[in-house]
Amino acid sequence: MKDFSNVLKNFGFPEDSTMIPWGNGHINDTFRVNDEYLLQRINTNVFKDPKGLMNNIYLVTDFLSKRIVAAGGDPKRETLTIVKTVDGELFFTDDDGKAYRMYLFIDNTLSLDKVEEKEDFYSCGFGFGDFQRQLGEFDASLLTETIVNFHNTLARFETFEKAIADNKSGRRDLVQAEIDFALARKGLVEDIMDRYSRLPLRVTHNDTKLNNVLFDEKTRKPLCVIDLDTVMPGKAANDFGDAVRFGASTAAEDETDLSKVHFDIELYRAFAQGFLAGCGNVLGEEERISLAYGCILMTFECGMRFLTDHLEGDTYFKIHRENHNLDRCRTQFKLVSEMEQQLDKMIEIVK
Ligand code: ADP
Ligand code: GN1
Ligand code: MG
Repeated sequence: MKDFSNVLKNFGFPEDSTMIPWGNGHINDTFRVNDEYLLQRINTNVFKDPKGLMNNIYLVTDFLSKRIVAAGGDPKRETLTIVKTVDGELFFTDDDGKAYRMYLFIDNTLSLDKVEEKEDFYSCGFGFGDFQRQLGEFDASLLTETIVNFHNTLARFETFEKAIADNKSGRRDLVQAEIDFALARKGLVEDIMDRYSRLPLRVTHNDTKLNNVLFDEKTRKPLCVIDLDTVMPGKAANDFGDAVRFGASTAAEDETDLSKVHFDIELYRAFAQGFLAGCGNVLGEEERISLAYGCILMTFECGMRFLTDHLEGDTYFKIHRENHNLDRCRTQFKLVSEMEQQLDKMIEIVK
């Protein structure tokens, strides 16, 4: 393992601190330090402006923390708390140009990689819906766009088409079926984005995976929304859809046996109930209908992003085996097919 002593020193930690690799995120490198802290090496290949990024997180957590205190809650457990460097900075950059940040570790919590009980997914929906409601009063103009066009699926489409043309990995001929599946859906993406253009911009999380909300271990209630790197103005349907993409699948995101991968509409229903309750039922009918479309859009987009990375030679998402991004792409496309067949029912549920 890399020598982190200089990093630790800059956060005021002794050299012999314990460091345990932590979590299953695809982007940052995460370590639990001395049980009570969490160190992250920010992925600056993905987040080019760590200063703007950390300023966003500071503003958002400061805003949430004040509201939590006013409501009589515990801000050290209900939102992320940044631990500053010894120089009072929000992050530390080492001699190699790598950026590190420290948070308080939120203990006695569960970070789920798979829905264990249907109620968990209701709770996940409530947590993300409530997060969006809380940020309803946050001034979005203060936020830097940490990844431009993050959920602009048409822009993602262009990147995908370039990756096909460039074929940097040399894998193009091996994934023609997946490429065809994606190309056939350009019109669908255009239609959904057109529908989106009539809907309000809100401050959204943009990366609403189940493991990005911590549950209280005892009560199994949603305690804290984490992974705030992509909090930016966005559409409610993207937060809804991205969570359903991950949590309403009967299998893991990287399952290789596709016969195990299904879209579970009852999990979708549970999430919808939680999300709408968490939002405070502020969404109008058009926006509620868009939630169903958001599931197809986000699942498709994510599958296309995995395929793009596979074609580009695995430079974005962390992989742990050969063809990992391709396996991930295949589960997403299977889910898209099943959602397409159940769209009417999905709309009926959110209506
Ligand atoms: P990534 O962007 O790589 O997904 P995350 O910020 O989501 O990184 O962190 C990875 C994992 O680490 C989370 O899914 C969660 O399990 C755990 N984690 C992150 N922040 C905290 C925290 N403050 N307290 C406890 N666990 C955390
Ligand atoms: C990444 O950071 P993590 O693992 O929570 C990615 C999401 C993808 C997701 C797919 C900043 O989320 O957009 O949907 O992987 N985050 C970023 O699992 O690109
Ligand atoms: Mg994460």
